[in-house]
Amino acid sequence: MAKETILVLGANGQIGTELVEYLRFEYGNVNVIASDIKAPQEVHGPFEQMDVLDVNRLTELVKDHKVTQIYHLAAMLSATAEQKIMLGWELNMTGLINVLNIAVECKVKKVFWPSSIAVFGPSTPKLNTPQYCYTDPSTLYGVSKLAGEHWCNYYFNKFGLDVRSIRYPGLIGYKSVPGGGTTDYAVYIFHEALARGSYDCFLEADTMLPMMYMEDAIRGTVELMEAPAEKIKVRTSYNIAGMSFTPGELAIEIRKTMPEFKITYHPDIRQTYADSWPKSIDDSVARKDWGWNPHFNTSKLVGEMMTHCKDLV
Ligand code: AKB
Repeated sequence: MAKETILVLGANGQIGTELVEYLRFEYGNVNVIASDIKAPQEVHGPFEQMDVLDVNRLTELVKDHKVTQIYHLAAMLSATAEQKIMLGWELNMTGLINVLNIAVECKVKKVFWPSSIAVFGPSTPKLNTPQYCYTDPSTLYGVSKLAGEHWCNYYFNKFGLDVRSIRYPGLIGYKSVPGGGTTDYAVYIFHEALARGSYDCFLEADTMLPMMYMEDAIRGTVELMEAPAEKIKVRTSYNIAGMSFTPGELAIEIRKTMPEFKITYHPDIRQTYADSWPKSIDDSVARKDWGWNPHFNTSKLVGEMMTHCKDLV
C-alpha cells in the first residue's frame, strides 16, 4: 500500500472522534493528522489547531505534511445553522471551497466530504427516498449540503479531483456526543435513560427518520474512500441507509432492557426540520457501485448503546 498522509478536519466532532481512531489503527498514528478549531481533551497523535476558513494556514499544513487525503468534516449542523444562518453558510460552504481549491493546488489524491439526508425536502418522496429525485431542502444546513454536493461534482468534472461523499442519516454512537443537530435525540436518549431513567424528547413520538450506528458509518466512509476510483459513479453524494425508527419505537426497544424507562414529548422547532426529511432511504446505488452493506439494525444498536453508555454514567 502506498504511504498515505491523511488530514482530518473537524476531528473533535461526532464523526471525527471515531474516524481518527479508526484511520490511525489502519494507517498508523503518525500518518493521520487530526485538526480542529478547538484543542482536544486528550491527544493520541499528531494534532493541529486550525480554522478551516484560514486558507493560508490550511495550505501550509497540506504542503508541509505532504497530505495525500483530506477528510473535511468541519460543519455546522441543522439546528445550529438555522440560528446562525450566515455563519453556517460561511463555515459549511467557504470551508468546503477552501478544501477543494487547496486539494487541487496541492495535488491531494482524495477528498471526503459528508453530505446529509437534509438535502431532501418536502417534495422528496419520503419512503425509500431514491438516489436521484427532487431535492428542495428547507433548512440552511440542507441548502449548504446540496450546494456542496454540486461543488464536489463540479471539481471532479472540471479538475479531475477525486472527491467522494456520503449523505449521512442521523448518526448514533457512544464515543462522542453530537451538537446542534435534529437527529441528536437518538444519542441523548441513551445517556438520559441511563442517568435518569427518563427522557424528554424534542420530536413527536411518531417522527420516523433514517439513522445509522457510528461503527457502520465509519466503516462505510473508509470503504468508500478505499474503493477503486472507477467504481465511484456518483460524484455528488451517495445515499446510504442503516435503519429507520421513531422516538416511540426507540423507547420500546430501550424498555426491553430497562422496563422502567419513561419518555415524554415536547416538540420544538426541530420537529419542522425532521418533518421535511425522508423516513427511509434507498441505498441500492451505493450497494451496487462500491459494495455498501450495513451491519447494525435497531435492536443491535440499542444493545450496543445501552452497554457502552452504561460505562460512561
Ligand atoms: C442533523 O440532524 O442536523 C444531522 C444530519 C441529519 O445531517 N445529524
